[in-house]
Amino acid sequence: MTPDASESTAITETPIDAFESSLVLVSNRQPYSHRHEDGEIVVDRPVGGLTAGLDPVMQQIDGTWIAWGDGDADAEVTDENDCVRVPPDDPNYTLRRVWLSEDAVDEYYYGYSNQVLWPLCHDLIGKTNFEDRFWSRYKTVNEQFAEAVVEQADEESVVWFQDYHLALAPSYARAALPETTLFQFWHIPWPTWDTFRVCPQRHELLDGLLANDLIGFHTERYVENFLGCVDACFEDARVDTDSGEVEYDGETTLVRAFPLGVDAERIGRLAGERDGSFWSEFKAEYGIPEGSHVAVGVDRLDYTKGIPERLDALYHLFETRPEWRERLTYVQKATESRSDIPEYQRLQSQVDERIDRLNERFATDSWRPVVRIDEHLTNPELYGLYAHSDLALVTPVRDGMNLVAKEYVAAQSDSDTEDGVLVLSRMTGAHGELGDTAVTIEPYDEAALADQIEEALTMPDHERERRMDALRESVLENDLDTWLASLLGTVQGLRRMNTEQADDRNRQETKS
Ligand code: GDG
Repeated sequence: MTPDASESTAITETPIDAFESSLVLVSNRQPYSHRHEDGEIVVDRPVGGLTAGLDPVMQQIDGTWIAWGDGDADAEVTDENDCVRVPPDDPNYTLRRVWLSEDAVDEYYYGYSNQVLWPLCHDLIGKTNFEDRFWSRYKTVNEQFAEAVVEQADEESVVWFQDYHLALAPSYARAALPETTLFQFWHIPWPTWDTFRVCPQRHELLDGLLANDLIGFHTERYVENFLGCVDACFEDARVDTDSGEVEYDGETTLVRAFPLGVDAERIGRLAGERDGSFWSEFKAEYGIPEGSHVAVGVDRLDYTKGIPERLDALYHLFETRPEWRERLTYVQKATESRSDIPEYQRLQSQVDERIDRLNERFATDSWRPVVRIDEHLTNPELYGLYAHSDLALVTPVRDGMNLVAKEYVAAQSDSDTEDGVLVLSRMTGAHGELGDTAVTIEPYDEAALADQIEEALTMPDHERERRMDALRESVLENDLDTWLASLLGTVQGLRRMNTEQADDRNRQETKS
C-alpha cells in the first residue's frame, strides 16, 4: 500500500458512527472474561481505562475483538471458532479468544513484553532481561494472534493492533492480507535510538511494526524517536520526518501522534454525584481526619510511576516542615501489578518500607501521613476521591501518557467542590498538553518536589481556579471521542486511498 504523500498527511475527523469499514481490534487483554464462582459462570466487565473506552465503540461498529482468553470459564462459552458474542446481556459484537498456555503467558507476557519491551521503551535499560526463551515465545504468540486475525479479517477489513505485546503480529498477518488496512497504537513511550539499539531484536521489531499502514503514538516526541530508530536501523528505509512517512520494503507507513484522552464529560458527571456525604463517609472509612488537606496518587505498582520518589519527597516535607503534620494526608491508591516479575516484587517492598517509615515516624493518635488503599475502587468512588482531593501527585519517572492526570482534571468540574491542583511530572506524555498550567515537577529532585507540594497546597484560590480552568478546557477538548475520531478518520482516509489505488492497478492490468 503506497499512499500519496500529499493526501496522507491530512488528519481528518470521522465520528465513530460514520466509520465505514468492518473493524477487527486485537489486544492482549479482553473486554469480558468468564469465570467460575459458586458453581456458576459469571462475567467480569471492563472497569476502566482503554478497554472500557473501546467497548462502546465496538458495540456501535459491530466488529470483532481478538484477545487472550484468560478467564477460567472462557473456553466453556465460546463456539467451535473460539468466538462468543458480547456484551453478554445485549450481544452486539464478536469476541474471538486466543488460548495461551501458562508457559506462554510467563514468557511472552511476563517475559518479553514486560521484562524487555516495557523497561526498554521507558528508557530503563538496567531493568531489561533479554532471555532467549522470552523472544522465541513472543514470536510464537504473535503468530497465534496473527493467525486469528487472518481468520477473522478480509481485504475490506481494518485491523487495529493495540500496544507493545503485538509488535510482530502485523508483519505475520500482512503476508496473508496484502490489501487489508493494518494499524497500531503504541501506548507506551518510544525511546531514542541510543536506547533502542541495545535491543538484539531491534530489526525484527521495527520490521514487524512497519507492516502497518499507520502507527500511532501519544506524542510528537515518540514519533520523532521512532522515525529516528527506523532511519538508523535500516539503510534502505526512506524516512520523511516532515510528513511522518516511512518507505520500507516497498510499502509506506504513516507515523503520527494521537494523544489519548479520557471520557471527560462522564467522569465529571459521576464525580459531581459524589457529594459531601460521600466524602465524609470515605474519610471516616479510611481514617482521614476532618480538616486535613488530601493529596492523592493513583497508580499501578510500577517502577515507572515514581512512587518511592514521591514518598521520599513527602518524608522530606514532613521532616523539614512539621507544620504540615496532621494538616496533610496522602492517599495512595495502589494496584498490584506484574507481581511474578522480580523487579516488581522489589518495587513493592520499597513502597511498603517507605509507607511504614513515614507512618512510624510521623503518625499521631488521630492521624497517619499515608493512607494506602489496595482494594479496587469503583469508577464513581475513584472520581469522587479525585473531586474532593486538594491535589493530585502524578510523578512518574517516565510514562507514555498517564490517564490519571487527565481523569483528575475531568473530575474537578463539580461546582460544589473547590478546584484542586495537578502536580505533574515533566516525564509524562500528558505533560505535553497540560504542562503549561499544571505544577511541573522533576521526579528525582526530592527537595524541590517537597517545595512544590507545599506550593500547590498554599496556592491562592484565584490562581488555582485559573490553572484548573485551562486544564479542564484542554481535557474536555481533547477527550476520548476526539482521539477516536482523529485516529479512525486518518485510517478511513488511508483505506479509501488504498482502495482507489488497488482499483487503478486492476484497471491498468485489465487494459494491458
Ligand atoms: C498505559 C501507559 C497510558 C487505577 N486504579 C483504579 C482504577 N485505575 C485506572 C485509572 C486509569 C488507569 O487505571 C491507569 O492508567 P494510566 O494511564 O495511569 O497507566 P497504565 O496502566 O500504565 O497505562 C500509560 C495508558 O496505557 C493508556 O494509553 O496513559 O502511559 O503506561 O484509568 O483510573 N480505576 C478504578 N479503580 C481503581 O482502583 N475504577
